[in-house]
Amino acid sequence: MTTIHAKTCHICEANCGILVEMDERRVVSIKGNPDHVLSEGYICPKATAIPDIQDDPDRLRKPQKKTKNGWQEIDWDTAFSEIGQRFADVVFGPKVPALYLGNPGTHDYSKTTQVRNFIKATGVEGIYSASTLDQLPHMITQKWVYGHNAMFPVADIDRSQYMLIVGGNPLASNGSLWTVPNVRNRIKRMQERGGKLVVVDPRKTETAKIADQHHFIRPGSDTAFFLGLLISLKNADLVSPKHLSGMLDDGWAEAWNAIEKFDIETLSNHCGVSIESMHEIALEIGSGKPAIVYGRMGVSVQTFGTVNQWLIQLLNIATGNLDREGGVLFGKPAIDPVANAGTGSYGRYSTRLKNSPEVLGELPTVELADEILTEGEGQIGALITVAGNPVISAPAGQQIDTALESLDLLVSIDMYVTETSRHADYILPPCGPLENDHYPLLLAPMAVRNFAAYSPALLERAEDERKDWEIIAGLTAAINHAMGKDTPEPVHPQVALDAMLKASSYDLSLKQLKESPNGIDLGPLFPQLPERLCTPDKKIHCAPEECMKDLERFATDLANTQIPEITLIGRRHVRSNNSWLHNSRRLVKGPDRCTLMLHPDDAKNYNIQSDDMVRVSNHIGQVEIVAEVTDDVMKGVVSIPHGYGHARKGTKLSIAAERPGVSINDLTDPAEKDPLSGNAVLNGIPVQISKLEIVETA
Ligand SMILES: Nc1nc2c(c(=O)[nH]1)N[C@H]1C(S)=C(S)[C@@H](COP(=O)(O)OP(=O)(O)OC[C@H]3O[C@@H](n4cnc5c(=O)[nH]c(N)nc54)[C@H](O)[C@@H]3O)O[C@H]1N2
Ligand SMILES: Nc1nc2c(c(=O)[nH]1)N[C@H]1C(S)=C(S)[C@@H](COP(=O)(O)OP(=O)(O)OC[C@H]3O[C@@H](n4cnc5c(=O)[nH]c(N)nc54)[C@H](O)[C@@H]3O)O[C@H]1N2
Ligand code: SF4
Ligand SMILES: [Mo]
Repeated sequence: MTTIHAKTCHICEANCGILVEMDERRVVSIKGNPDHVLSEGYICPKATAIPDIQDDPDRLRKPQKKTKNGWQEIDWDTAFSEIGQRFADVVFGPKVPALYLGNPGTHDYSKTTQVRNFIKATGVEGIYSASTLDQLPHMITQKWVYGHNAMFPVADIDRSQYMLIVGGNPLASNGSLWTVPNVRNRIKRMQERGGKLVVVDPRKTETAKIADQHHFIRPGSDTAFFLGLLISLKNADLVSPKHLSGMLDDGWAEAWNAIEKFDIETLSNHCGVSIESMHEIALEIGSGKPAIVYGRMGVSVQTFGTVNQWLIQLLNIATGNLDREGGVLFGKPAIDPVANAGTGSYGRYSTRLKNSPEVLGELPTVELADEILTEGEGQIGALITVAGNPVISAPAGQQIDTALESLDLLVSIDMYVTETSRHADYILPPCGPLENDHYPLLLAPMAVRNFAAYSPALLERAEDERKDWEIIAGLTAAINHAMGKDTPEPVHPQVALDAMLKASSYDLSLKQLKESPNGIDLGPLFPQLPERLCTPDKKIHCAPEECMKDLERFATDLANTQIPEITLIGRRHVRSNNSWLHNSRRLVKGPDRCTLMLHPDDAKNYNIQSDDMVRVSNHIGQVEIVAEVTDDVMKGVVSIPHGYGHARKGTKLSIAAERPGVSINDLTDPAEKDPLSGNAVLNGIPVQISKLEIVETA
């Protein structure tokens, strides 16, 4: 007899409702839940890999300690007390501890409920995390413009008539900082209503292929494009903030003064998008119909990432599409970070070596390796990584390898021996995904509709296994104990969740959510300004000082840019997720996905054909990779997907190791960053390419 259980897929931001058919502890099937309030029955192939993680023989079940004779399994109490003691030894010595928080943590509400006490126990000042490889430009812009880092403007695609996507590929990523399951159908429905999708991307992506228009853009040059759009709006006399007019501060005029100094022809030459195309897009977004400008990873992971996100706000404001149905709107989730959490800090302290400001409590991950390797007061001696794999995810992975190996103490909370955790002294593995419950605490605020959904664990964890939150709570207590401090009794995540739900303006409870396995729809997004603004004067701050200054840096850059012959960008695939889903046989089957895409003209110039081996190199490193010649990438641009490079010695990911691929981050440069947010630069990397002559040996 099998049973069917409703659950939420935890893998990406889309939060799809799934139906899991179980035979005792065995998963028989995973299907989309047609009754789920948000995902409408949609799932992607990754959901079907949940049992592969659950049952993966490579998944660690017990704490691991590194010894001279290899990994040794130890019990939890021993692990916690040894780590607590060794952590305290570092803190009482000349070096300092640090944390690295990876991406999957943002999908686990229960862990989030324990993190504050954990950070307090460790005493770390700044946190290194995946956010500074990804999304800090959004969050710091939101703080500066709207007064709160969590005020994410959400694209209201279900009621829109035009969407411009710049540097995002939701058909592969399923949406980012935008919880939008079933995005392909939502786009299709917009097109059926007569709406249009336009994509601006150096690659003709899966999303570009279903768009009404696609424009190539030179990697790293989007600031020029956004400025060009603003100028085109002005030239066409289409700047009309409408209902927003009374909410704009004096910065509005200041920003325009600065913008109008740019010459549209220079901007167009810089980014490669023609003046006519910019004009055409401006006419559409300024036409008065509900329209969205959305820019994601591709425009954030640039040296002008924060300026780009700021200019996107100005575009949505200038066309009256901010806080408008069918434009971009702020969510009103059941558990509201804007009401519950601080607005976010900036520059309270800075990094030791490069003096980079703390941004929302985070420090640039691009500086982590240097902070570990460079001697002197404040050198990092102990690191705890929580659900992260910086060796593969962060620039110059090979330097991070060296840095991690040199630490006095490395602890990794991870279920695998990964490229990162192989360097650890201790690996603390969480239980399997079906043993966790789920609530979209950090993601519901970015959803296309306001909703709440709770799903319980489907399986009991074994007696000798631990959930992530229990590991964090255990480490918190052990570190406090070793440092002679008391630990507050951890609040059970479900108790914390229930309290937050009860405090919400929707008057919900965990019990109610438990009785609603398909989730509860809390209605469409709706206009909330000016009430929701968190700026002290309740105005939209249109010209943040830092952004205005950085626009001057852009002007200098524009005058001096030398365009490299070949630049490298990344890509995502719907069957992969960052570095950690390559150990599922059913996901990795099919053609090799870790290829170097290059344009036919470049292939011809370098005498390269599809399936040739190519060396890609620069001053950071080199990789050897098989070529895939395609006019899907722009001339002068090559693409390698990120998340691969599983051939590093000592990892234990047996399926991933069969086709390890190479890591794009062996070529990205930690010296490059967005100085405002500290965010990494992950695309537009200058590289050289050459065909590898294979010498046959006897
Ligand atoms: N060049 C380039 N680099 C990139 C990107 C890019 O586009 N190009 N993308 C960037 C982005 S957007 C991000 S978010 C970062 C991601 O950076 P990271 O978060 O550092 O990397 P992930 O690959 O997501 O690693 C997640 C780790 O967590 C483990 N894990 C998975 N689930 C769980 C869990 O439930 N509990 C625990 N304890 N561990 C778990 C996995 O085994 C894996 O080792 O990478 C960035 N790096
Ligand atoms: N299947 C899958 N889904 C995922 C992930 C995954 O690894 N796999 N990762 C998750 C995570 S952590 C995140 S943050 C999101 C990311 O979600 P998205 O931002 O939608 O993801 P990407 O596919 O990286 O899209 C970035 C796009 O920017 C383009 N690009 C590169 N350089 C430039 C540039 O200079 N200018 C412009 N305009 N475009 C550029 C790339 O070609 C790419 O199409 O996806 C999430 N979902
Ligand atoms: S899009 Fe795929 S991975 Fe993301 S939540 Fe839905 S089923 Fe899971
Ligand atoms: Mo990300």
